[in-house]
Amino acid sequence: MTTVATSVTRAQNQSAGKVLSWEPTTHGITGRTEASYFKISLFTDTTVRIQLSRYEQFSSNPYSVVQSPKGISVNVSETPEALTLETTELKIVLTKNEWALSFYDQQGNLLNQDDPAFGVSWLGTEVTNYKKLQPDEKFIGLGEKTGGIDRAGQAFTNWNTDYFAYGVNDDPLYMSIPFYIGIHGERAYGIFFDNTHKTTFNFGASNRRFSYFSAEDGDMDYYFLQGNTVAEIISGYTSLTGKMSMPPLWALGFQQCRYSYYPESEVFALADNFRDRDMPADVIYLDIHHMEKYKVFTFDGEKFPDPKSMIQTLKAKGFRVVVIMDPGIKVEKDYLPYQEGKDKGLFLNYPDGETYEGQVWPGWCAFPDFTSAKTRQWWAEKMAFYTDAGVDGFWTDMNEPASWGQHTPNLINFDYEGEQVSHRKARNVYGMQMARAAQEGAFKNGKERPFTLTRAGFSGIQRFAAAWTGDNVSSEEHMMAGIRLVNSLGISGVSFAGYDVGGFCGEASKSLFARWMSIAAFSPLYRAHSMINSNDAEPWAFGEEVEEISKNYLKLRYQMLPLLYTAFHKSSQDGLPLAKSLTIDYPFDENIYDGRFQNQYLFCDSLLVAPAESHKEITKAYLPEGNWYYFFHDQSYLGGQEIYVDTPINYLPVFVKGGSIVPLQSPVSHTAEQHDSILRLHVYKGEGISSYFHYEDDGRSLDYKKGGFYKREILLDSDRQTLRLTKPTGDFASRYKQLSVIFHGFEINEVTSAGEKLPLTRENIAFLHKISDFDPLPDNRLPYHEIAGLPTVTLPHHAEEIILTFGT
Ligand code: NBV
Repeated sequence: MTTVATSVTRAQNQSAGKVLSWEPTTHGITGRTEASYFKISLFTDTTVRIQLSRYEQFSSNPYSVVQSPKGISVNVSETPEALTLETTELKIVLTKNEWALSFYDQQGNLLNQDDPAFGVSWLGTEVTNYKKLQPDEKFIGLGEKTGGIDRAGQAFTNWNTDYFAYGVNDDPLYMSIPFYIGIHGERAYGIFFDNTHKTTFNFGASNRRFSYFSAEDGDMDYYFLQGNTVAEIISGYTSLTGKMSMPPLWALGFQQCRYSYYPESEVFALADNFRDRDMPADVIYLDIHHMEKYKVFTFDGEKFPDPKSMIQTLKAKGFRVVVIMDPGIKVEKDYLPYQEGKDKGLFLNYPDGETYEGQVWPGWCAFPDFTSAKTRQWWAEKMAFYTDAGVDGFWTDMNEPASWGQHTPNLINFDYEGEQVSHRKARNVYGMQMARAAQEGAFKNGKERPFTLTRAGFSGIQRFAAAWTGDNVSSEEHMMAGIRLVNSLGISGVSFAGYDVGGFCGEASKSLFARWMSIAAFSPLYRAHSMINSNDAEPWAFGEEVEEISKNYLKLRYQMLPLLYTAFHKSSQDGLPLAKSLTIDYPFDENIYDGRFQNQYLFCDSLLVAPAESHKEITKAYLPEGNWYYFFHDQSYLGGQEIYVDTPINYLPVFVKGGSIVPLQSPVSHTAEQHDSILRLHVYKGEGISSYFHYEDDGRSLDYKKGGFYKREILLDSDRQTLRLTKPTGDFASRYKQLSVIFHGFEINEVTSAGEKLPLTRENIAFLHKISDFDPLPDNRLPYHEIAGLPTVTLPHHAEEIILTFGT
């Protein structure tokens, strides 16, 4: 390979230097600077890829980007000082005297600019892009990163790390997503640094001149994303790296995990407890003790003598089973997966060909090379062992990859889709490729949608698995940190994410567990988990009061399934998260960055969750612009203000955005149980027209891709007082036979449909059940909330257009 860097000094910074030559390409331009080769390629009118390499052959990451450049027209013009590339949305100016880019929108607003002296630079193999800090610039995203929502003034490393009991400011954790959004002066832009080596993002830490992103090796290869809103930028990023596919409906239910449930009698008792106590749940996990000596693709015959019949019995009670899979394969002569892996050359090797061995749960292990298609296919086939037994979901753990000692030697070889690279380039994508193999294996018959959950990942992981935030701790600050981690993952394309409710390490107090169960009812993934040798941590293990509070929020979760399912569908289409940091819809409202409010988020677009620590009895919440209703008693508030809100242990502060349509159903004990067939549309008065898409499909197959769905738009005109349900599209028949419309915030004495007056009732609505009075009544519990006399009409949920007019 030729390099242009003849005068590379290893000790000091060397910038790309003068632009020496350039020529047009189909999607942009290519050329040379004094120290590099470069390419600028427009993928869309708003997304541009920038590549600089010291080698003539550019290196790239085959795993993350799934989009190719579209045939868009790019105008290139040249002056003695600069080259300018323009699309309908974006103007990119390249200074020729010293490689430096400036990005503008078509109104001429500066979005982002390289440091004029350093632009792209090298220090040995390390490559960095320095960006001028803009006045008051804020930085959000970067996936699973701790800290506050605005990352300005801090620096982060991307290097997938197994981090037991991490602290709430520690870095790096398990998953790396080198994508962030910069916000300044009412503008925003996104940058995805597509380099899988260890990378550093500095957002103005220890300097006030620039932000930068750098990689230990490889090319400068990044995508710049323009958008009129933060939401557009996230959608642009998920168009590049892919969107999650629809999960099975059961995965939206409550998931109970523990390290570990065994033997099978304990698993049965767990399932019976949920049903006997009338606490909804869908999933039971089998952690590492399900295996014989922690050997993947085995069941411990004593603990689980007949897994198939156990799983069948659980299924009959409405439970699905998810098993853990760790990558390490025990080095043991007569253990088939080890032998096969060895014989077929599927494991990671040292450069001299010897199998790399590291220690994990089973002892010394070999590690499948998931960056090879051959290995992934083999692994997926091996998973028939589980799927034949009826296992429905897969949980890929320890896939950073983790090993005792925590320092995988960097010389290990990885296939990397044939490129043959070292651990330095491959580590960060290893976990994602294991999740990919797991998804392939779970999807064995191509009929049932797979559910996979992963700890490690990289950009694009949302295509293969849901994510959870690893080994958190039972503490108030961890509960809050988990919310921010999930919200940040959501900004970074990973919509289906959650944290271990109750905390994995340590013991949750009663109030902490109750509050965590309440908050997580509003998390995309709702899963409780706890560590070996810790106290029982099921929702009934903390006494009667916590059990009742947990039951309330579990039931509410299941009532929200129509809202959730539609939100998952929307996210699978537009790539926007279900748990939406307020930075997405209100990026220029300074208040949302305030430390007191930074944990607030919008759930499924209409519910604003204002979480508070469990020991607080009152807290401050910030309501952004618009009008809002307290979910549990309908008190209405104008937005743009801070309010005090009671945070008793039985009520989590949740506010409904004015103009929202919140569809609920009757509570069920698991997602496959039949509800009462009534779709309850809670309609909240806002301003002007608001729109909602109700979505249904069979919740399990891929038929929705071929028209097997039911989708109808619901338009609320709060001023004219009409509600219009358009004619549904798709071939699926709705599961709801009747429609109840419950009006919040409207003065209503009459509702008509097609000129006919509908019978109007006044309902008392409660979203939570009354919990028993314990003696003595704890101070931090509020009396029961019921919203009295809400105007309600009930009508057939037929498939023609429905228009309701309501008023006095
Ligand atoms: O498999 C055991 C645990 C698991 O329960 C946890 O969720 C993972 O994050 N696993 C880590 C291995 C070791 C934990 C100490």
